[in-house]
Amino acid sequence: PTGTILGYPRIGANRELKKALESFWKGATTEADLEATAAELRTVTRDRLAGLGLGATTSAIPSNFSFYDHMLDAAVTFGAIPSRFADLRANDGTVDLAAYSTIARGVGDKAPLEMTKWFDSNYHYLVPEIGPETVFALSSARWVDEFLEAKAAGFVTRPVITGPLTFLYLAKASDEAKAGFAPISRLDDLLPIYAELLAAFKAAGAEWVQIDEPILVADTDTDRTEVLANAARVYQWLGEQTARPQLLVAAPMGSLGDALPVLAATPVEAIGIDLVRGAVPVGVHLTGKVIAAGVVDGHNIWRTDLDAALATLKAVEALGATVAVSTSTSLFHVPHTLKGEDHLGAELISWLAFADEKVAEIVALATAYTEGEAAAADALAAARTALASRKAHPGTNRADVRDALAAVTPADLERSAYADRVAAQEARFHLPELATTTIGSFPQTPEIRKARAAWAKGELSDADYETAMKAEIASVVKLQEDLGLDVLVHGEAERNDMVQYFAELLDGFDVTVNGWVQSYGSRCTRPSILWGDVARPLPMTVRWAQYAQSLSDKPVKGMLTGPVTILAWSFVRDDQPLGVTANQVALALRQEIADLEAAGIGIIQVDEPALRELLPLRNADKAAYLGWSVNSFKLATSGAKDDTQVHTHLCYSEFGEIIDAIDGLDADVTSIEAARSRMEVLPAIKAHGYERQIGPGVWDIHSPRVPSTEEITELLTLAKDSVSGQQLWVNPDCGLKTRGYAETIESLEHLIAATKAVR
Ligand code: THG
Ligand code: ZN
Repeated sequence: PTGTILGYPRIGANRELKKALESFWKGATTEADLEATAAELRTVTRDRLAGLGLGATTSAIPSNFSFYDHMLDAAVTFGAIPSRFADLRANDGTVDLAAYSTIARGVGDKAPLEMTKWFDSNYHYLVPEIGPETVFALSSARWVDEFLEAKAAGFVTRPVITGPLTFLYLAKASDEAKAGFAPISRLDDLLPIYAELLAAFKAAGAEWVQIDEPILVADTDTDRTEVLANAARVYQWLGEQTARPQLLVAAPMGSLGDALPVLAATPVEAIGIDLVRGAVPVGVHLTGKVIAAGVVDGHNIWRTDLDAALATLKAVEALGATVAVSTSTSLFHVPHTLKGEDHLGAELISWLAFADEKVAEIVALATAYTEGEAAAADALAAARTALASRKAHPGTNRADVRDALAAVTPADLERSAYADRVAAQEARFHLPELATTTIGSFPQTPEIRKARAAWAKGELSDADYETAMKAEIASVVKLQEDLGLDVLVHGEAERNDMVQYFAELLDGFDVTVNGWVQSYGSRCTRPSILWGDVARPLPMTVRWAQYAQSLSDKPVKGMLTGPVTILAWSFVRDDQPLGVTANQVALALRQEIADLEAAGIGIIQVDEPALRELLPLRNADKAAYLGWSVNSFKLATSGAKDDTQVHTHLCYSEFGEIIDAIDGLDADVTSIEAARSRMEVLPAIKAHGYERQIGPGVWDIHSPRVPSTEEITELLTLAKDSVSGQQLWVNPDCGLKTRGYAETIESLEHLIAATKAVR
């Protein structure tokens, strides 16, 4: 094909798949209903892609449907089901959709597959579990059936599957595996199954298959030489199979670098390269290969500079390759369509391209590339106009914001010595040893959601909304006082989401009404659009914090989301370095912190749960990232007075690579996730010489289970082996917004009782 995409969103333009899955899980619909909705979704998708101009019979349209996750699909297809779920399999080894869902979501005391971030995107995949006991066998016909379904409808699609290297390097060792077992050691056992699958695709009539190998753009724990040797071996061997379609090996998410010549030396017919994250390769001979040149950004929502993309296509052609125009990644990272987002305004809309608009860009580029620019003159002109409008828009280049940032000096990034701060904070707050607190949010009840939604729709007046939120805050404060917590929160009833709440109040952002992107399984987020220079027209959180503080003599924390997390969970402008954008957000937060201080708030938490998520995939890029991200946090927080206690919260427990960065944040108190790992990170934190305060979570809030007082006592006792009583805080793992009130109250009672026992 001359124009293609590496994949299309699976969730449905109106989240049809989400709704069908959740209704199936509730038991409101049957497996057959779910199958029917999915088939309809695939039909609509194929028809839409063909309608937008991808060739229906040229393998340009990918078949990349998944009910929940593509890594789970690979595990199920290859028979790699953990032994605790073995009884869910039918006699022929297949799993039905109920069993498939159980592996994804767990049941009783059988934990689901672990969920982890897909590279540096906001998608989460399920981690396959592989051991010496795993028996690989072709165990699902779904992929081939999806191709046949399309064929019956008159399409020749290109099936998309996860490659063996990505599948095994991202897998973890099963429970049965001995220490040190590496799933990649099973590569030779898995390859014949891929060969069998390729033969089945060939027999079904597939002309091309896409094999995704994003692992090739990332540094792994394994030595790169070994990864490259495996890549050479796998694609030489698969290429030598005679019963197979043509192979497109796609490497989205970054630059292939030294893996490109390795793949180019194998018999695979086509290689997909990411030319948004990576540059046009130099010194590689690609004669005889098709290069799916990923010039349209699959990972962000900006309209493509078509002139620049055409120049890139010609540079790839100059390497001897046959060029196919493509996206840099699958489009499942972006929303379906800009249709229905008219509230964004014609100008901003003209700067954007969601999935459908990106498909149109691909078609225009392919036309211009093969037939000459005149054949796509309108599209090229529209792109030029939009780009010029974006560049010239006053909101993307505000003198006030630029001047404020230019006036920042290195001293603005530093607070006083920690010892001085601690002394001032002790004198102000007189907190006990093992101070107790929560992370910020309290349960978001249906009533709260209803009030927020009614207010957003204009059905609830500002005054009534204010009254409803204040009543909720008062009840949350009273509950915390009754429980005996030391540092209170206001509960965040007014926040729809910890990023969108701020995006709606800051200049430089807009939010969509239907721009849903799959986060994991049936769950989606609606990332905000950070398109311009960021500024804070008005205080954002002060009146809620001030009201909560007025109800209690105990300190109430002010709650903010940090600059890195605001960037990580939004679609961010691509016309300046991320560090500059982060610093603009940081300055707005710095003003907010000053206003909170002036309103009498003495403890301020700036959450950075996404700090680790944006960590670059290649080791060489990590130091620069940690440099700007840590600096933006310090710019946000270092204006705080000595007797203001700055907290931060990070939603994970693996700190290996970033422990220096966490130390570098210079927060007075850092809360982390630690319950599930039983305080595992604390000895490392102690060995690192970490001297400030830390709150390792003692209640795993991801499950409805209520931890007992004894359990929490045990965890706190463990923590005290590494951290002194003055340093140690007692808190849950994360916010409580997804929990119910009954389990929240009981768990917090146990948390307080355990703290008293250990004190
Ligand atoms: N906010 C934003 N982005 C995020 C998270 C967040 N990205 C990473 C992480 N948290 C993702 N985790 C989740 C958890 C729950 C849901 C989505 C992502 C979820 N979504 C609802 C759904 O799909 O039903 C939609 C909620 C709504 O109606 O707004 O449950 O916290 N920005
Ligand atoms: Zn958290």
